[in-house]
Amino acid sequence: MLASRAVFKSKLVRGVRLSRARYHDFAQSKFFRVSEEVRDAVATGKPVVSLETTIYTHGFPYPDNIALAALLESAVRANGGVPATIGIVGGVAKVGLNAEEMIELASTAEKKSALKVSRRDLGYICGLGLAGKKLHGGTTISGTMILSELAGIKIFGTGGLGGVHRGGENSMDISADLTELGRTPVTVISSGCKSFLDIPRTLEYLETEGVCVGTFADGREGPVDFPAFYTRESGIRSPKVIQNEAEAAAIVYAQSKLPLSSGIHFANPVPLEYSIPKADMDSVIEEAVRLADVEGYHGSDNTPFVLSKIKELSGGKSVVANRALIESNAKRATLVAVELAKLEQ
Ligand code: PSU
Ligand code: MN
Repeated sequence: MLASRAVFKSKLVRGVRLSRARYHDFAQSKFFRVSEEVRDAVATGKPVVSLETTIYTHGFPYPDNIALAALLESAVRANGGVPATIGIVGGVAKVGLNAEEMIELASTAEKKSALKVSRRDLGYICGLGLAGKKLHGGTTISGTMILSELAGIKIFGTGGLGGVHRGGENSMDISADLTELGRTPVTVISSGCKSFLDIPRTLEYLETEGVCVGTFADGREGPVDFPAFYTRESGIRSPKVIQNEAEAAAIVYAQSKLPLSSGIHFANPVPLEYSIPKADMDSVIEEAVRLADVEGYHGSDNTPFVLSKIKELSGGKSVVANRALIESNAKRATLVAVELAKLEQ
């Protein structure tokens, strides 16, 4: 009993030492900068919420993306949190972008000149910055999770999760978001994944990666569906159900006390009044996926292409739902961070 407790303790201590050393190395480097506000909020235990930037560089056009960024940051503040928008500006990974950096990054959407940065791209873009090529990058869920962890941020709100693509059993197109959730202890709150992805295989993959996946039920009894972004129903049952932010925060807190490094995904269904009937979206999505295949959009170009076709083919209807659900996720993430801060006091 005593021996096993000693082993348990030593593993935890080693884990903490390792992550501190890593944090120190990168934090001291030229590649990483955390804003003063975010650094102070993390150090004093305030609720902080990460926000990603691929949605601005590869999702929404300029200047709509700036308006969305401002909307999300104010949703976080209005609910008692500190926003930390994360992205790569001039080859430097930044946590807590200021207004000028936000405009600098978001304005690349016009020319599509920023990189889409997930785990594999971080060393590349920072290294080229050192070599004199000052590139900009929008961080995906995967990239944003890594930088969140380094900054000490545990909660991250966004629109939709990447997943296993349809036909992924052959193409092996599986978003790096899923493996990241398996290895980085950050909680991602999104509206599930779009049904252009293979939702059952996505959930299988997350299970293999050891990721806790729960959907907010808000008083609904019994099993609930894992949501499909624009639609609250996917026909696929959520592995776990959580009722509210207090339950979500308790799970995050308990998991942080276990010797695990995996993340958590909480799905927040699109607000009822914005949910688009599944049948309406299905035909649009089928066509978008078909066009991506015909026009040869594979790899990291696939998701942005399919998303832009969905927008076009739905006549902009999807954009209204998209904006509403992201705002609702930013709010939900903040309320979870507020509850978590109470537990950590
Ligand atoms: N799904 C959406 N909207 C998005 C994305 C996914 O509904 O904006 C973005 C996110 O940044 C996500 C990334 O992390 O795309 C996943 O890209 P890929 O499928 O190439 O891994
Ligand atoms: Mn992919």
